[in-house]
Amino acid sequence: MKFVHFSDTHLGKKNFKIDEREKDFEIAFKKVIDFAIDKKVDFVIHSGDIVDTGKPSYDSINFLVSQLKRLKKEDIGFFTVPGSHDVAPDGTIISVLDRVELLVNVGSKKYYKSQEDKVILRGEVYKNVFIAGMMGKRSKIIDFYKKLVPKFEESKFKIFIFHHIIHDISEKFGDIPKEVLPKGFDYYAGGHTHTKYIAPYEKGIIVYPGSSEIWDIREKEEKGFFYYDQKIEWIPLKTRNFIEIDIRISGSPEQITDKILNKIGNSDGAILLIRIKGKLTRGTKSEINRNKILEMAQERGYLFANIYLSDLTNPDEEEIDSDEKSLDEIERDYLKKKKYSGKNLDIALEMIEIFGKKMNQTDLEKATKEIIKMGELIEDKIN
Ligand SMILES: [Mn+2]
Repeated sequence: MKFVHFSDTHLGKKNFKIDEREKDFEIAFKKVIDFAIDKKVDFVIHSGDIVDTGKPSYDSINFLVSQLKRLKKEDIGFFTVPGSHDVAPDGTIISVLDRVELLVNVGSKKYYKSQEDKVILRGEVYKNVFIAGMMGKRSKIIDFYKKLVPKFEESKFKIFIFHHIIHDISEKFGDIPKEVLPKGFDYYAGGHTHTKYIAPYEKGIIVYPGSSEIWDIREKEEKGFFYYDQKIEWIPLKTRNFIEIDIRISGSPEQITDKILNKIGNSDGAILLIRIKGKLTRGTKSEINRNKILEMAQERGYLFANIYLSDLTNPDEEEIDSDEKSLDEIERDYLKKKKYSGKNLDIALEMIEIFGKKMNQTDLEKATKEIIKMGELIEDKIN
């Protein structure tokens, strides 16, 4: 028995609004499907977040359907559960694709049956493998896990697919203690965290492949997926290169522009992120010649360049001692000061990313609250 396990492919994600970045996510997805077909695996497991939004574009849907059809033609099953990103208020593309039999959503409501204070968990037997999963529920999740009683069927291998982070990975952002995962499976196929993680559990193993592309510039680890054939093997995926340069300088807008231009080397398609720290001795930040810098970066072979000036102090301001803090840490510190913590902090950071830092504090708080409320309302509808 052979299978491929991947996760968090986020089709439709488009960092910096660059078309090529959307393609990068498709390329990563296709590489996994190519591999699965080449190795003639029995089936494919995806642990959720196939697409980046609950309402994916027709381009994303077309691409996804074409890849699932390739598997179908080779008689390779595709098993998944809806991830947090796959879901819209009125449903999920995952259940549509299940209906047309291009994949199997083992997180569908039909696999769960309440019985007194327990929930009987059923699954599918496919090529002598039992595959079950956890529905895309977000609230009271620990209690729900505790109630699960798997109804195993005759099979030589048992897989449980889920889209929650165990506390061992992150005490802060974790959803569940691993001890609530139903016992008796051989392979626990996890998703949601974008970082690779493996740990033994009971008689089986917990496996998170992480995301298949760099979804957020804070994700710096190698991307890839797992291939199971008697033993488990990590298959790396070559992803878009991100190059980050920190420049500490004090000077005029012209001096800063020149300094940046001097720092731009050659590249074959990387994304360049330049962070400027220091003090502007005269003029304004807008006088730094962004266009010239971006043109130069493109001439030198970069796909895209972005310049961050929030650590650059204006001539009339006190210089802030930002140490060597990353942008992420600065945002995080700021939000913590505003009493964000745990999941809300995470959501707020994601929203800052999404809304391009244009949202003010009140709107951000309002939107965060709305999102949390919406999450609780919609989760009954998604399975
Ligand atoms: Mn994800």
